[in-house]
Amino acid sequence: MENSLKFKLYYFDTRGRAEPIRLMLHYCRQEFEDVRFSVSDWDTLKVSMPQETVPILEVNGKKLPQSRAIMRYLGRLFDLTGRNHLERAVADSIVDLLADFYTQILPWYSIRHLTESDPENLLKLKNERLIPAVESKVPYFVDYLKEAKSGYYVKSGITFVDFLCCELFSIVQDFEPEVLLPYPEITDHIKRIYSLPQLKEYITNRK
Ligand SMILES: N[C@@H](CCC(=O)N[C@@H](CS)C(=O)NCC(=O)O)C(=O)O
Repeated sequence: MENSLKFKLYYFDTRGRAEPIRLMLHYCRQEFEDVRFSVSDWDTLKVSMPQETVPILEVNGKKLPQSRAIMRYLGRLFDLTGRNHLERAVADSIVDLLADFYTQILPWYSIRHLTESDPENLLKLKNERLIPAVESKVPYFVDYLKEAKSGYYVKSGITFVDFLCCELFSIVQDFEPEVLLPYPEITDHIKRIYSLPQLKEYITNRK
């Protein structure tokens, strides 16, 4: 592995797309500067970010955009991408499935996380977007966990995919716990990740 890498993560002061990156850096016991800013600071900061989005992981002064590319980079760096080309392809296909799932639930999520949202519209989006997405996609994630038999999404053990899946499903679970009740494999996986000794202190103290 490359020595003495200096990591700086830029994101809003929330979990969002940065959280799997934070989890992975903590899991790998990497020190990093967790730069969190307010929405009002974003206009000024935006122009200094490649692709003008966050999260950005700065590595020795080089700014990397795109959360999934950042996760893959860290996966390669810390040997958390799967054991061979085929397993890495399976891992990538799970990440793509997760992206499809996220696209499906986004209309629901984009208003669900607001402090004030119209309850009628929220219920409509829950029924029309969240529940169909869960029912059509989550069984595939369950199949991957069952097939891997490692407690993680691929056979050889933990990869960057586990942090991505855990964080997104935990958001669903926090907002609508009953929706994931028929899928104990998924909720057990979330518990497994959050119970990793390397993450204990961070999870206990995070917002
Ligand atoms: N595909 C990108 C999406 C990045 C993205 O949309 N980030 C949002 C925050 S979650 C953002 O930068 N919003 C501010 C803006 O677009 O001006 C990724 O996964 O990093």
